[in-house]
Amino acid sequence: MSAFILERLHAREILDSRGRPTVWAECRLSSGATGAASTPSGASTGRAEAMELRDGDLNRYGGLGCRKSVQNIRGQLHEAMRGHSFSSQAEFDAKMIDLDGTPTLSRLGANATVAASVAFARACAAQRGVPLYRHFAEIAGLPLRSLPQLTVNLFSGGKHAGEQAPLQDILLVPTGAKNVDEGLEAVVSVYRAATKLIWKKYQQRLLRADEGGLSPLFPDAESMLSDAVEAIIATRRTPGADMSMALDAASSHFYRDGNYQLGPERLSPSAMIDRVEAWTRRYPLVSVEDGLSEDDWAHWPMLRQKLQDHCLTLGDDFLCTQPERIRRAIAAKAADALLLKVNQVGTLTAANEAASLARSAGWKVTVSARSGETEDDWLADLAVGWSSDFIKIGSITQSERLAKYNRLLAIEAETSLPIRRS
Ligand code: 2PG
Ligand code: MG
Repeated sequence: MSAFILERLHAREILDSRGRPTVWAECRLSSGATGAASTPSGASTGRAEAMELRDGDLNRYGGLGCRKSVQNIRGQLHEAMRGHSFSSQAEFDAKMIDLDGTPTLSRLGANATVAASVAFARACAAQRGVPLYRHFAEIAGLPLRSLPQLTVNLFSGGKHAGEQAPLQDILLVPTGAKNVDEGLEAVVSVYRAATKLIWKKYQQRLLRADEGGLSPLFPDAESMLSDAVEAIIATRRTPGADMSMALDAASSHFYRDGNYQLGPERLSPSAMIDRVEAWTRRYPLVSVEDGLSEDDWAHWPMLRQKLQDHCLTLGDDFLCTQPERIRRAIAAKAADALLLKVNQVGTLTAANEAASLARSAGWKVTVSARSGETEDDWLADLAVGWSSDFIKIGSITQSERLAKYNRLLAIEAETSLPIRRS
């Protein structure tokens, strides 16, 4: 790759899809190429995530302002990087990590480093005259092989829906569709069927959660799964063949004193494992994310063992895209799939290390959005460039999600790459 000489880093505070501030950054290279990117933000966060720097000024956005992070990009990062010639993304990210000097990026803020890291990648792609997904593939040293399988939020609970149901995401996986275009059509039709079903069953109109998932007052956790199957059947599709499902239990958020508080039920870790396994046998689930808490290292290997012949054990809060947690989980056989979120680890380079560790252990990878997103669509390019098995963006009713689905459609039309089959 040629040299990328940095001329200017700029930033602004913008708002995310929940009306909270986040960071937008722009990078200009001396070639004249520019790239901009914005940082997403989670609500159901893992404790090992890189640190999102917030201003803490309670008179502005309740303390959630991002002016400090913005200033860190405009000031320190810009000053340190200006005029510097980089040969790779890894060099650029290493310089930011060096400058920060903390293990969690708490000085500059991971919300600053993510926007800067992706803006730099975009500027480099522009300088090279290649689409962003192709540039991402080259950063990872991978050929362009496939488009990710969609996992699309249908029902929401947990922290994304006022905790009115314990399970966080019930997702649709259009396993019978031959491409993204068909997959989206199938998902939208099940979503529509689910809105009718909810009206019939619970007399509740559309109540949408942070990512656009439907969130009526389900009577219990399992109804979220059985109602999804009913909605699939209502569209004359076959559950498990035409349309499969995925679950994000996000169970760290109902883990109390070593037990799982699933609605009114208090389950021990082994009872929780049995419950999750029963769901995977009863419903067409291709993966269960955070079936156990991020702290429950002792029981994750047991969960994986029970699921391994039919369903993926996917770690989100559990792994936080952190290479050392992934290494530990590989050694302990505690999972077999990684949920990858760049802002959990702060730079593209660290996220790439996480993805390649997962791949080298034979794991599957899901590239994921956050509950707080923007209209930026770089996630779609990342999932394609890094050949992720799945992509998790949220539901199909809000533009911060649709920007990414629509970008996938554009990439599909441009490349004719096949959809990934696991
Ligand atoms: C998750 C994500 C996306 P958040 O738990 O997988 O659904 O949620 O961004 O709030 O962490
Ligand atoms: Mg999750």
